[in-house]
Amino acid sequence: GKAADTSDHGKSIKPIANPSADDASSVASNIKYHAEYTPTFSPLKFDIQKAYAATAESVRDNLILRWNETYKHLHQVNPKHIHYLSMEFLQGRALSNAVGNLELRDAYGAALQKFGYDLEEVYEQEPDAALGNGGLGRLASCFLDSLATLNYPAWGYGLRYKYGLFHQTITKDGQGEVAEKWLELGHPWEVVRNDIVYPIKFYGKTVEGYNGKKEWVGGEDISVVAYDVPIPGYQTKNTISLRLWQTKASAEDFNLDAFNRGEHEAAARALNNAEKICFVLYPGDESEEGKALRLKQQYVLCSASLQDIIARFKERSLASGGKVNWDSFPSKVAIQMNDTHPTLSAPELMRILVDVEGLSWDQSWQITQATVAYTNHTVLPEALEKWPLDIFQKLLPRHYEIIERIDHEFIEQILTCEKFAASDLEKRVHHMRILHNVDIPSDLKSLLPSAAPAPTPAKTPAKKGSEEASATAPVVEKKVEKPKTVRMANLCVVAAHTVNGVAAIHSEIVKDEVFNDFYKLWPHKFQNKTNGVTPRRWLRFCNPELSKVITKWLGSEDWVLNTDKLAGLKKYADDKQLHREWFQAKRANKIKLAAYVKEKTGYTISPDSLFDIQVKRIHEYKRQLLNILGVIHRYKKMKEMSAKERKEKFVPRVSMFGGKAFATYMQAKRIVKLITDVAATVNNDPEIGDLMKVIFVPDYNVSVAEVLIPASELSEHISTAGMEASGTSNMKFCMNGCVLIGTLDGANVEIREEVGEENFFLFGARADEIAGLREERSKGKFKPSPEFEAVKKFIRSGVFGSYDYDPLIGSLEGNEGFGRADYFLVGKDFPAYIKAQEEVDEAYRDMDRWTRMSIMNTAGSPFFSSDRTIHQYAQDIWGIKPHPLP
Ligand code: GPQ
Repeated sequence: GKAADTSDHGKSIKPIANPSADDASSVASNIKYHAEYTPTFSPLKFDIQKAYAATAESVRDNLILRWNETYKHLHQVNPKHIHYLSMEFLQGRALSNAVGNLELRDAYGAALQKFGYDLEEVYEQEPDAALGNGGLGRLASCFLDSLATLNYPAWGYGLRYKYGLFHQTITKDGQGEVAEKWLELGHPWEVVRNDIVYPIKFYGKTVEGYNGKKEWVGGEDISVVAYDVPIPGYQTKNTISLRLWQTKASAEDFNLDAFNRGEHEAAARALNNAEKICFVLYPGDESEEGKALRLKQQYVLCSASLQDIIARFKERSLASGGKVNWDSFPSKVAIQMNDTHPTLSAPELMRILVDVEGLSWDQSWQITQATVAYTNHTVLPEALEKWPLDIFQKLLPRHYEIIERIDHEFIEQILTCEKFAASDLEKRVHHMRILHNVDIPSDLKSLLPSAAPAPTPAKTPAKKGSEEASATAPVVEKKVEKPKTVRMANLCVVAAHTVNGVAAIHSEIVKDEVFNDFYKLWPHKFQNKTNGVTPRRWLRFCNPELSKVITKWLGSEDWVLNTDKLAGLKKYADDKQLHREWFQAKRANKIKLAAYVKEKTGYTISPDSLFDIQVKRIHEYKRQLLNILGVIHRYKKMKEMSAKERKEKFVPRVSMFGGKAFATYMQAKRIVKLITDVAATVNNDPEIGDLMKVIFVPDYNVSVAEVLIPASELSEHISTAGMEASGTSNMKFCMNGCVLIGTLDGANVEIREEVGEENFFLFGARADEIAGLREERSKGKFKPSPEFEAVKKFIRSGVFGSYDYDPLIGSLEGNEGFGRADYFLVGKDFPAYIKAQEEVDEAYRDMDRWTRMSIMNTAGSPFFSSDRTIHQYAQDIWGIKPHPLP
């Protein structure tokens, strides 16, 4: 960092509302003021870290003015608010986003110049706020950006994890994980609200008072405190809050006597117990996370948020009418549960209404159902949360009772529902009820169709399609205890007024498969809300080069707020001048990425190559393995050709990968290892040169995505059809003029419709064929192509090193011990994938054709703005209206 003089901080120390570049001097004094008067670093030096901190504090001043005004305005008008509850928010960097949304780039750029600093370099000092794993968490953050921008009354609610998603290291041994200390140098973007503190209880028991009211007593008591993060809108003063809860112990919980006796650890036990709840974000991306601590985290989020929401509802009711009308609660409060992680919101709302506020069960249940809605983000059965009943009951005894009653009433509803045939009623109850493998309550047994003649079980003939039908074994077998669990997804669907999927095809699968029984019972509950991404962060700010071209050709920058305008590019899709500018913008981004790759991996890549990128969490269903096998196939073909032949057949290409593997997901880690091994061989092969490079970009996160996406030309979204709920990076790539290669899965289906099928490389089996193909495969009827067999053999021959790839390759073959035989159908789709990649080469050779495809992708992307998604949620699910500041 360069040194700069801060000795004279000038007169103006107040934030300047909407400063322009002309105000560079006043902005500079404001930055200096913060360097001196809100110090988080020592005096004398003004290095770049300190410049970042002071700049962030200065921008925050601007935000706080708007933030407080927004709060005041919404408090007075008291409209209905959406409360978006999520265990994950993948915010990324805040400074660049705030400067962008407030349109302060010129003012802050010029001010920092005065100290000899470049704004971009200052931006890069900020660590990502990585309080999420992947798509689900980033979606929540895009939603907040759109909610603020569109002036909707909204709160985000989450947890303030001390350590965010781990950093990924890549070594010869593959992926390593390192703790992510995002708060270590201080976080200027949060404000602790020391007055917003709530008690949280765990364990204990319930007691019944003389009035019949239940009370939850004893157990462990901790508290939470609110940390608020401002969320600025774009071209609006509206600034909403992301409220993150931090657990803490009360002062009395520090045992001074014990400490004085020298029992230091015992003295701090209660303190640690409380604080450790917020230590880590569970890296549980679509995997089962069986830790009791995770359940505690979920309860903290739900209880704190509900207490907060109810306190505000009461306060505002009293201020406006003098009386709390509980029936109006759903007309003031909407709660969205981001997946099943915040399901406890429903029983927690019930507990507060019934036990604390003294409402009747029925009234409380009506209010709860009218308030909460649930978004499903996956069809993978292992990701639908189930809690062991004993753990749940011990930790949350009162909630267990509440769920028991909800379950009881729901079973009764199923048993008396005319929509279901009597013949399989019992199976349906078993399948749909919330408590799993728990006896049907005795008072409901008379409602079972089998109850009427009451024959002894031994003599009952097995009913077709029922559980018993398959139970040919003797009574002894039946006694094997199945694990009793609480099924959170079932509770969500029962409690919520609306259940939505995140892409058209996914929402159909939700109705037809995942929750089909529920769909038959309540068809009106089910909706689709195709995901979206914010065009501010994901086009305007991350890709200024292309944005400039777009603005020039559309004649205005209003596409940033109204993405529909992007469709206006279509009419210039063949304009040679636009082609030149479009190509130059992409090239500038590719040069930047090449420098980044060099810095992070040491490999040199040429910006003249086709940049082919697949970035997302490493998961078998996302099929990074298919991609790398395709790369290996290509390499092998090249090696078999003469130099001349291979130049003719292939266009130079860089295949880039990025993404983190869940720390204990071995198969995913082997995929990372294979990619890096292939890279080491191919990149050092003098015969191949620039014709092919393979790059694994380490530690993929939001900020890395902001460098990769604008530079990408081909973008891979190649999951087994039916398995990717939506995908959202596909939308970001599309916006940035990348052509997609993909299967008919998730939002790919809609992207292809919007951009036109001639601008999308489609391949592979369709969702409705998958079950049949797996069946065929398991019967040994599938014959893999010779190319596929050859690629596996090539890896096994040791070309890429001596690492034991048998467990990975074996999974494609169904070897004994390696689980489900090519469950993700890599072998089945391989030939079609190779063919699609050959079409890519052909298209890329014709730069006019390729540039046209690229333009058509940006022009076809308007639908995938999260502004559109949020308007739809607001209308169809939440019932909220925009309230811009006057
Ligand atoms: N998703 Cl269930 C996650 O990122 N984490 C999860 O735990 C679950 C889903 C993703 C999903 O895989 C993508 O297809 C979606 O685009 C994304 O959620 C947002 O809906």
